[in-house]
Amino acid sequence: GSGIQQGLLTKPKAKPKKPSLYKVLLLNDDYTPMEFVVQVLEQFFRKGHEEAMQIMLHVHTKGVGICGVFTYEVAETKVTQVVDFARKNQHPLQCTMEKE
Ligand code: TYC
Repeated sequence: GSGIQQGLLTKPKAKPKKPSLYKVLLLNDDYTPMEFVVQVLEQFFRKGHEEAMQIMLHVHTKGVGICGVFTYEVAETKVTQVVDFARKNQHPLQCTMEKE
């Protein structure tokens, strides 16, 4: 039966749901220096220099690339941190998130 004794109308075997995941994306532009994008990937996404270079070049070539996959709150925080850091350095770098 329902979990009346628990004070909640939950299904008996209701499992805790896995949180939805969100991709954090970097977008290409013509002005942000390549080294700055690499620095962002190293500092905010904990990428090594080689992987940071690969992701940056992917974004530069294809227009968009994935920095990482996170829960909603973490993804939102990363996007805010990257956009703030870019604006402080007067670069137009765009960072966004989308549901996986
Ligand atoms: N296209 C930029 C340049 O040529 C480099 C760049 C790469 C910018 C990735 C943004 O997300 C980006 N300087």
